[in-house]
Amino acid sequence: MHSHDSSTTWRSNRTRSHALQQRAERFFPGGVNSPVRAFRAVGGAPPFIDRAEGAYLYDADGNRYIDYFGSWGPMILGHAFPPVVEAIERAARNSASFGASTAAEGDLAERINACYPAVEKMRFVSSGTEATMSAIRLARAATGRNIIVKFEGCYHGHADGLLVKAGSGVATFGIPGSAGVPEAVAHLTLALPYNDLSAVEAAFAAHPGAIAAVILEPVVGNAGCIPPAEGYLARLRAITRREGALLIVDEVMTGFRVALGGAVQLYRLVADRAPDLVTLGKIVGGGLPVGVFGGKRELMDLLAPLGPVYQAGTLSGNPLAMSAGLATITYLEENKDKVYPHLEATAKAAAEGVAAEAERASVPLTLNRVGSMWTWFFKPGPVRNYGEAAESDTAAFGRFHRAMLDRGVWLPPSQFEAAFLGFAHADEEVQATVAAARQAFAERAN
Ligand code: KE4
Repeated sequence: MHSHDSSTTWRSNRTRSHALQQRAERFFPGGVNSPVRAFRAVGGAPPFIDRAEGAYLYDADGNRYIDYFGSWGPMILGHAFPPVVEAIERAARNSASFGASTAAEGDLAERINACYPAVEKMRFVSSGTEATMSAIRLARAATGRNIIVKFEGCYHGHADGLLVKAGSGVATFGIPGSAGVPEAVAHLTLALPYNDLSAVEAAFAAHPGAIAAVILEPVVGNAGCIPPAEGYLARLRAITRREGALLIVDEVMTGFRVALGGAVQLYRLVADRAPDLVTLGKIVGGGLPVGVFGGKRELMDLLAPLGPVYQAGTLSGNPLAMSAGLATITYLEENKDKVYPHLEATAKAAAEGVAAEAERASVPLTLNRVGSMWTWFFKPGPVRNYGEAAESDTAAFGRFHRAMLDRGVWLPPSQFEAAFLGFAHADEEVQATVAAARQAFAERAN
């Protein structure tokens, strides 16, 4: 097993990973069960992970990496965090699933409601995709309207109506963002530029009384990290309220990440600024499959079996997933005054340390960061929307990703993803990361 030595450049041996990739490609398109894992955006072959602990991943060839994607958000307490592991082990001994009600669902719901008072009632599902898809169906039923507004660069899972990109004009209907999405479905979605309220006003003016909801990432993670402009979220809430459209805040990534109460807490989306519906995922399941949609009780009571909106799921509220989520959220609540300052300080040091090495190497780089989620865009700033993010030099990012991976630092394999770190990352990992970046930029210069 490689010890982590960033003082020398080592090209890790990945023969076992290569063999596993060969086998995987026989069964899975691209050898993966989710596209971003294939490393197509950065080149190189993805190492296969054997196990992980704390801030570290260990691959099938015994190489060790500092983990900066953390299962795309969930692993905020670090890998194999003992209270979470023990909770899952305990639950597993009582059988993995019942398909009937358990106390564990209410236990986790109490914790979610404590962190998100706006979530008066909720329903568990098994992924973020199910959460946003269900929230949109609820919004359409509640308003009797069909059009949905989303924003370029925001990703809300792969439900048909959300795989839509901007049409020709700002207020014209969307076009399919994927093969297999019917035009008729795409035509019910408008994709607008993020951080641009005039585009939102234009959309409502063009479709008066027809927009059911606006859905957004309150801090974009899926274009790379893009924070909301000052006042943007509050103004968006005011416009939707004036127009009788619901505001759905998709906190699948930001929930419990940017603050214990997510972006709703961080940007004080409370009282008359409160969203109508919130979706959660990732951290709320502690690494097991959990999605949540919830909000005002009069909206949620439209759901079957009480109301006319159908929604269901075999493994919704799965007892193992509930136990992992409960152990995670409980630990975050009980230790928030230690955890969040540590995440902020460590992420600041790592993100700014690497940005300083880029500056020293005269590599154009713009850092956007909110707490322990951030992105190094390989371009001069600013990056305030997807259009500006898309100007990034993705080839340069790909070279950087490969150089860092070879030095034992595993960054998210795409310029348009957010990096994350967890409670187990500390100064040692920051120093190793900054040293690896210094070498990676020097390698490029030579
Ligand atoms: P899932 O269906 O992948 O659980 O959640 C969809 C989703 C919804 N909303 C937001 C804000 C999200 O970030 C996501 C999923 N995020 C991606 C990472 N960018 C998941 C990684 C992947 O697709 O493999």
